[in-house]
Amino acid sequence: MSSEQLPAGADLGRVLVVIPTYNEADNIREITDRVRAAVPAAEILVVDDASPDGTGALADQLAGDDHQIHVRHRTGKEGLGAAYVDGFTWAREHGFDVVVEMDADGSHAPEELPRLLEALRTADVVLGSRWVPGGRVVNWPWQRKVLSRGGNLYTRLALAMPVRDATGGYRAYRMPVLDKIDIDSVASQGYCFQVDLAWRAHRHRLRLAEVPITFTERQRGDSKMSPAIVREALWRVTLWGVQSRRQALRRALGKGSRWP
Ligand SMILES: Nc1nc2c(ncn2[C@@H]2O[C@H](COP(=O)(O)OP(=O)(O)OP(=O)(O)O)[C@@H](O)[C@H]2O)c(=O)[nH]1
Ligand SMILES: [Mg+2]
Repeated sequence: MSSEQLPAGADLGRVLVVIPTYNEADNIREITDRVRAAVPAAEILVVDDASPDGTGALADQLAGDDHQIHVRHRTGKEGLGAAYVDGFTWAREHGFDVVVEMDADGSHAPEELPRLLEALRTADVVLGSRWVPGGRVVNWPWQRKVLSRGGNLYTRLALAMPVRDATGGYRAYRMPVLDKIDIDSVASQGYCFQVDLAWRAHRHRLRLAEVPITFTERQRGDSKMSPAIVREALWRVTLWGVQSRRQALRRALGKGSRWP
């Protein structure tokens, strides 16, 4: 698809599953157990934003019992995007080759991770997708489905990016991708963080693959989704769409001016 593809290795190397947490005390043990069972070679990094419910202390206990689990403690709630940037930076510093994004609430089944990693053998970024054939959402009210499908349709049209689920947060990246897309400069939070990374990868002509997943609504704990998160995604995606069309127009006019 492009000349900028990163080399695809037969062996993916060291895999780190980054799990951001804010008040996930009811979920953290189960999700780490499931990840360890599903992909025993993978390591886990919990990035906790000083959860008032003690998730960070629980994660420390888990890390104490298992040297493949690590914890980053941040000083306060700064949003999903900042937590992931922190986790990805740690992964780079510690020599990991692949990083995985996964929610703590069980929405992203660790049992599906081997399929995502398999797809990464021939891709630079793999997106777990609810909205490709075979993808599913369990226990969502129709309003959430409409919001997610509508948001993704808008994103696809505004950015002219052939991705069905750009807002999902179950993904795997080859480490060089994160350097290439300049992860340190990402300011987006919430859903927008996911769109931002997919958009950067697309613009760098990296290979994006979508793998169908079954997304299950959280059973325990509270959602951190808010109208502000939706608004952020809407205005940023609109801005990126306008900017990219303006650039395309400039290029076309620049080229066209050589022809009378
Ligand atoms: N470290 C950190 N983690 C966060 C923050 N906000 C959300 N998270 C975590 O990010 C993951 C996704 O958040 P959710 O609340 O499940 O958001 P969502 O999946 O968009 O919404 P639901 O579908 O309603 O669950 C969960 O593991 C949260 O604990 C934050 O500010 N800091
Ligand atoms: Mg969730």
